[in-house]
Amino acid sequence: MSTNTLTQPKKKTFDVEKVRKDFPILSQLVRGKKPLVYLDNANTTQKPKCVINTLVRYYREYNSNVHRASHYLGSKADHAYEKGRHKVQNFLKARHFEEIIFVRNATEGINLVAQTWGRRNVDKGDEILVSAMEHHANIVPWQMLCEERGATLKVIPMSDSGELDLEAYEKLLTPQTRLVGLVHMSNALGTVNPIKEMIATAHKQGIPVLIDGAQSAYHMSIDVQELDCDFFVFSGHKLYGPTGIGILYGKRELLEVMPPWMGGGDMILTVSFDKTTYNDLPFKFEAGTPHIEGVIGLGAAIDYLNGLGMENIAKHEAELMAYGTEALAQVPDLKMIGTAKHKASVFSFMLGEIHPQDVGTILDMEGIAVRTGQHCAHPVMQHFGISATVRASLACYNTRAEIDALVQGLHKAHRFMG
Ligand code: 7TS
Repeated sequence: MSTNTLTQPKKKTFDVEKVRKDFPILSQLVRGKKPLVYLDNANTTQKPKCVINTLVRYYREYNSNVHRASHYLGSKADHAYEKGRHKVQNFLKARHFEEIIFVRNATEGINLVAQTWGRRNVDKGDEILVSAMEHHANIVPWQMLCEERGATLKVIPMSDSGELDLEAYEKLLTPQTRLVGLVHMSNALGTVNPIKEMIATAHKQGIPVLIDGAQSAYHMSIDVQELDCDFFVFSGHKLYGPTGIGILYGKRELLEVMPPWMGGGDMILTVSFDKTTYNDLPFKFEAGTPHIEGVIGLGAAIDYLNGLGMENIAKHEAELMAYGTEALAQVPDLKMIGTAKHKASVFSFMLGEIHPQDVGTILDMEGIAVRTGQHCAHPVMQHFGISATVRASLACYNTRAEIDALVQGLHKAHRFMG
């Protein structure tokens, strides 16, 4: 054997059965009968043992407040908490650790930008541009801002396959446009938008771009420097981490000049009744006791994903997507909503005239968890002239056998109700 072979780095392999063993919740029988088939991942993902154990260890061994307790437990908690920030920084490939702001979820991240950056930079007659496939979290905060400031919300149209009209996008960028808010991957359609190109187009006119990465961050690797986005948000609970923790990434030069949002402890340097001076980044935006175990647990989730490799996850899910797209096409009367060329990990569909909620109930009887409804994307439903869809969404632990179970469940629903 040559020494060269010995020094070759070991290539990571992806073994889905091994991955499944990391998720205790997956091995249960639904109502004691049917194996759980969890296909509601766009809603929230399940948690690996390492995340659960990290949360338990925090409470058993070093629970303490952060940035203020100068004792043994406090310094342990401080260390683990700030290590979590560095893990997020590396995960997003951000240049500076202070560009990572802890918030509750993606929704809060967008609201923070709308309420701070927005109030400073948006005035009467200005425009905010979002796309036709946004989640409500990237519509309503901008609508609220526009109403307050006398600005207008404009919308990039999409085609019936669920792809954004890039020509229309260019035309909608005007000297009045103050910010573009774009979903990276649609939760209702699965479309993956060409955000890198779209960001570059906006930047040609000096317009900043906020990316809603709630759906993309757990399916593909993200590089905020390469994308050159100005803001990027995601939620920990979709990234195999705990609920209640989310991330706002912002370019340092933008965050530095933004006023704080919430006032209170930790976000200040000095306070008197005459004047308060604010803390440096990132603490300026983190008032009050933060979600300490959320940050530490999210760090454990990021370690876990790095161990699997985001490229391996993306490849595994792409294979499942191809398999599922073909298998679902065989189900009579199934109409896929969202057929974009670049699409990931979401099957959103109608089954003939059967109400999506009825389909969901029948699938649930088979132990299959999907989401039915409007997926917090009313404008998407309005575009397609429908009231709801059935949505099956994938994560790293899903298998072909689970897609087969979904297909069988849909055949059953079609026989019962069709
Ligand atoms: N943006 C997108 C694209 C989303 O899919 C979601 C949540 C959010 C923002 C908001 O995330 P949160 O963690 O702040 O609530 N989407 C979904 C979904 O598709 N099903 O349940 C929640």
